[in-house]
Amino acid sequence: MTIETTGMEARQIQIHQSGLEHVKNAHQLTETAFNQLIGAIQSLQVAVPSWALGTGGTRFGRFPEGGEPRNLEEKIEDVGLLRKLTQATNSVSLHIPWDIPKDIAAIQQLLSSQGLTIDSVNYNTFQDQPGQPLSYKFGSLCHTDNAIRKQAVDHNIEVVEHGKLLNSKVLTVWLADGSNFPGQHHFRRAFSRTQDSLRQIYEAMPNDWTMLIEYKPYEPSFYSMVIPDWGTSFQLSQGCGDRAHVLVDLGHHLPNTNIEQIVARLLHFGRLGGFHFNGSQYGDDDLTTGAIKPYQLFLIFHELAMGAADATVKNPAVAYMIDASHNLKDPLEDLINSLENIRTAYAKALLVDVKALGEAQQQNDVVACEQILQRAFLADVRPLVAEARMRNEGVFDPLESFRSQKVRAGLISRRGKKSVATGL
Ligand code: LRH
Ligand code: MN
Repeated sequence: MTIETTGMEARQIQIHQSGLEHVKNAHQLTETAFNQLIGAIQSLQVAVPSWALGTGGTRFGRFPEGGEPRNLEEKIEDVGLLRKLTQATNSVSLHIPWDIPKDIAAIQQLLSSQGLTIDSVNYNTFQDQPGQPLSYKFGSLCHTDNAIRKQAVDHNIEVVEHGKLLNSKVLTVWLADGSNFPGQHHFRRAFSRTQDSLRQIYEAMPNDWTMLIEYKPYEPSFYSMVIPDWGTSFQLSQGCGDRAHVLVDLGHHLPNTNIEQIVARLLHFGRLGGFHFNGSQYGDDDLTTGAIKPYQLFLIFHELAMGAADATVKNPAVAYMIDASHNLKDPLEDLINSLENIRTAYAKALLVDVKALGEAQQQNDVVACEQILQRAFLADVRPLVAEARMRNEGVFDPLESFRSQKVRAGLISRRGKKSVATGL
């Protein structure tokens, strides 16, 4: 589907230019600092999950709007469309077996024609597949039965093999393993079995691959999860090796958790591997990133920006991915919102006067500390994000372009009203 990416009306150009001038003046940005900031925003590329291109729904209901991608090829096309509009994504995360590539050469060709690569591969032992010999009902990598642990380890190694064929170098490990009732699990033995299984997978990975270990406090287990928090994920990473790190899914925290402090800790320990960005009010709601807690997202990027600018921080490159599901919004509009909100939070974080903040912290001038942060957070950085996008041949307003060019109607006419995407 061809997307029109040029053509800003004169009025829009004038508003955009004055918006840029305002940010430059308000934050005394030299031309060099301004161009560095635009460059930094352009470098922030966020992977889109292959499992979030359809209407997920909840256990209570699902309200698809049609035109959903019916296979991996159409999913890659949809992410390619997002790249053309936003210039904020250049890779796709795959979930196996939902997205097993059939014709590798064709997929490679399609990916490069869309300017995309495969980011991470995700395995799935939270469902039993048709014909699967042994069930994961009572767990997978932590299971008491060695044969089931072996089946799960073998599945992970198979997922790595799929990833190698598509030049991925990242295995994301999320374990649904846990218990629903006190006494069901021996917590220490379940941890040890999981550590042992992860070590086997880590050793089977090529030595230029990275393992990202994702934690989650509950769901689908509702009394305990084997990997409930960053500390457990951190310990398991250390137990595997230097190329295993912690993945922070924003929705995987109990209410009122200070996620930005967890990010600072993991940066400090050099084990922050990546993010699954999404928004949530209560649990793992998988809503639009930054839609519910934009200040928290800003504070997370503030920690990332400070960490990146601090030579004492020895942390690997951080992987940025979205992990969301869509119930009420058009999946592609929701992803455009998330990509926009993520770059907006980063741009605001880059406006923080870190030197002044450091001095105010040294003086314990609490009010000044807060004022310095809020001055950046309250800045209107939309012109900066738009400028970064358009300098990469993206459009002025991706959402407006998506709607004015009737993209969803086009997808429905090609794929039908009833097409259903695999995923959540
Ligand atoms: C678990 C999770 C994990 C994915 C799944 C789709 O809640 O965040 O990252 O495997 O969602
Ligand atoms: Mn996730």
